[in-house]
Amino acid sequence: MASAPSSTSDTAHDGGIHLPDTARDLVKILVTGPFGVGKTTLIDSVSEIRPLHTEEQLTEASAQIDDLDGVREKSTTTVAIDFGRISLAGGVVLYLFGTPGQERFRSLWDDIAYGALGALVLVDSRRIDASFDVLGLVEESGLPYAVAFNSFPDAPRHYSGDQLREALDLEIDTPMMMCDARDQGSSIDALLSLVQHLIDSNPAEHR
Ligand SMILES: Nc1nc2c(ncn2[C@@H]2O[C@H](COP(=O)(O)OP(=O)(O)OP(=O)(O)O)[C@@H](O)[C@H]2O)c(=O)[nH]1
Ligand SMILES: [Mg+2]
Repeated sequence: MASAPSSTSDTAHDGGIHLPDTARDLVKILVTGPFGVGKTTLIDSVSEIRPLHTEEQLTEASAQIDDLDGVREKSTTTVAIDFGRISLAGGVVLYLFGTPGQERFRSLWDDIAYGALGALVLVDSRRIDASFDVLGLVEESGLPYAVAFNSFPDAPRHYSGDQLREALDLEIDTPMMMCDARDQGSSIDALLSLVQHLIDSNPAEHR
């Protein structure tokens, strides 16, 4: 079985926009999840190019729609996509597309998901039910995915892995891990778990 490439810290954050000469497999990946879960933060922390963001100020009107519980200090939200890139060892380059996972963004989601090989779904364990929309979208799309629980300081620590898996109704082979989206290493580890899952899901294509 092929194994996931490791990260290449030499290219990350070098400020360069050019693909390394070693780039061989260019892979589109979605980074998705509910409102305020850390999608933009994760892409910021790993991207080797200056990430593209489409942030807008949150307004009183949106407070009625997107629940600010747990992210009270948040002043902006991504209205379309985030975009970043990370080169991994072995010539694998991930193009990261951050996209909102709320059901009302379905048509945007379908467009952005086009051509993606997999999705990293960020979940906030303080607001598990906020992830149901995005898990529905990902399941419907048939994309292989991994789930990363973003580490907010007041996140409940008493849930076991089995309880979280059951609460989200995840298959036994869906990778699940803790992650701190602000931390480059932790975010890369979550992406590597997803890449390994993609390889395991399609072993013939990775020989
Ligand atoms: N403690 C902690 N805070 C985080 C983490 N990830 C993100 N945050 C904070 O959570 C808030 C929301 O993060 P964003 O990256 O904007 O979340 P998002 O998913 O892009 O949000 P939307 O685009 O509005 O849906 C920000 O204030 C981040 O600084 C984390 O791992 N730990
Ligand atoms: Mg965002």
